[in-house]
Amino acid sequence: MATRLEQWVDETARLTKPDNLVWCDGSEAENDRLLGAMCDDGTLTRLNEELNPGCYLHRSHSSDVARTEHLTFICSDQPADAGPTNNWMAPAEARAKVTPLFDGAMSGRTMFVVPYLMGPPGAPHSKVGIEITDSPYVVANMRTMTRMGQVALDQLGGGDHFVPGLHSLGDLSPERRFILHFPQDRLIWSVGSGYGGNALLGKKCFALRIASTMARDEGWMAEHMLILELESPGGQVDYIAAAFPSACGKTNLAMLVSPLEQLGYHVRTIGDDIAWLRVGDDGRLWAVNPEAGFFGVVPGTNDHTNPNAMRTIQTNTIYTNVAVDESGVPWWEGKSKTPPAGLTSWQGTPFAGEGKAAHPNSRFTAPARQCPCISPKWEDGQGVPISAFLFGGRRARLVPLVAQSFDWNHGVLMAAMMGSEMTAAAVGEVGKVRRDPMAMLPFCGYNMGDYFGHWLRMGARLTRPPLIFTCNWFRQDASGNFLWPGFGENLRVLLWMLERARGTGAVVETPIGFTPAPGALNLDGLDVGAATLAELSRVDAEGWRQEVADTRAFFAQFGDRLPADLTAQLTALEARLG
Ligand code: OXD
Ligand code: MN
Repeated sequence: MATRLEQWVDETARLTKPDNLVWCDGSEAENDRLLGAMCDDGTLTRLNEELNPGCYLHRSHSSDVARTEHLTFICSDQPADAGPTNNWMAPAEARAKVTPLFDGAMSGRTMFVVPYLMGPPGAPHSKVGIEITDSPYVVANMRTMTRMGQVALDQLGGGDHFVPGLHSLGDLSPERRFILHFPQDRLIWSVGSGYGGNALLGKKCFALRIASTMARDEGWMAEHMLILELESPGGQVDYIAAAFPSACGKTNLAMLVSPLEQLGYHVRTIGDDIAWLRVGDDGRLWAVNPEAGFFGVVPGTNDHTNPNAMRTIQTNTIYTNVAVDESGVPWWEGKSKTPPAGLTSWQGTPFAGEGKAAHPNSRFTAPARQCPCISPKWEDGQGVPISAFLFGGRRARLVPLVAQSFDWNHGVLMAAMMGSEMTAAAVGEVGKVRRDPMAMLPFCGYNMGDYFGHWLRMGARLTRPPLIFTCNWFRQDASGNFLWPGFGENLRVLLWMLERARGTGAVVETPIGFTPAPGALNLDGLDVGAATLAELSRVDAEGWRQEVADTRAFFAQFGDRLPADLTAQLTALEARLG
């Protein structure tokens, strides 16, 4: 009898009517064949073979360059199960609307069946996904971002436990583009886009939206978090998981170069985007990076901001929508001060110096194992124990450099209040803040009110919970200058957090949490004066009262799905602010 997988592949082929069907094994030979064919038909261009061996450029359709949140839906039975922060469509309506878009969509194309694994091979909590796609570019990216091919079929072992994801480029029209999640069926449908987060279904669709619903049902957590390892002099190793909205420097923080290397402080990377976390027998929370690669924003990456990323993306990398110079070397804004002569823009036209040469959301897809600072533990199936959570956003004002919550539930409030300025604020102006609880606003697969409740319940199960901190690397003075140097120097903040986790680290108690006492941050060799530091940690009670009011308005949309404990935390914060 046919397995569930065989039946689904069969059914899908009957609907989408491809010319050919290929089961991907993930081998080198298969990859070479696909890359070769894509170079032949213009989907990819080979980059400079000496300077960037194994690197390719893909130019996407100009209307298909980013995740499209307004076309992303949670198709749960009841709208309340998707919640007010997600788009909702009834499952039957979604199927009726989108099935015709898949009908015959693959005729003239090859249908690829892509088995993949989220999590390390053989690990007990790794999960199998199967993506059916008509895009060879998606296949090549999935091979880097996941453990793809036979290794996933081996883990499946002929069983039925996999998350099916059907993807077709369709006609790439935003009018006929839908990214659909069916949480009850653990099913993903995506049509009309070839862009990363819309089309590489293992990432945002499975590892966050579908996985967050699985995690709620099964008692674990799927979070939009980087994981980093910090070794202190004497060899003690700690792990920190951190959540930031998209484009707030997560990859930079995950690959941070320690300015205190000489003193024995080393930083290594476990993951840069997603963490799956479980309660261990020891009452701690253990984290795994389910991905195998990095799908990072290219502009702004350079030898100063992220030398480890620069080395990671020098070889075997797919670049999407960057510019390229005459010798086939990729270029993007921020790589060097001025663009090289003879540049071709991301749209394939000569770059005349107007606008951007690389698309602001141009991306690299690179294997994690190429990262010079990847931790030896990055593929440990048991995960790594988390000492601290860090939640950050981009805020010109108000939010201090770092603050520790009084306890877990207060930390959940701090994380739920998180916001970030959507675009860089003009000098002296406060940017518009988008509330983005736990950096999960676009990625939570169910009602966020219930998600906050899940966080509170998880805390109650942890006898040794991670401490919870918020941070803000982006605070500015009255003239719009950044007060904190950021990048590698963020290590100073991480070290104080670890001191707190060990029961040391001097603090000042403020209404919003504990901030570092004067002198508590190690600023050796840094030019940050006492006045600047005081401004970085200043808590402006009036501004925070406004923040509480904004949060109350944001929370109101969750109605009775908002946990009473969270409301109580907000009321207590308001009382402390006086
Ligand atoms: C990403 C994102 O691509 O968060 O990781 O948008
Ligand atoms: Mn992300």
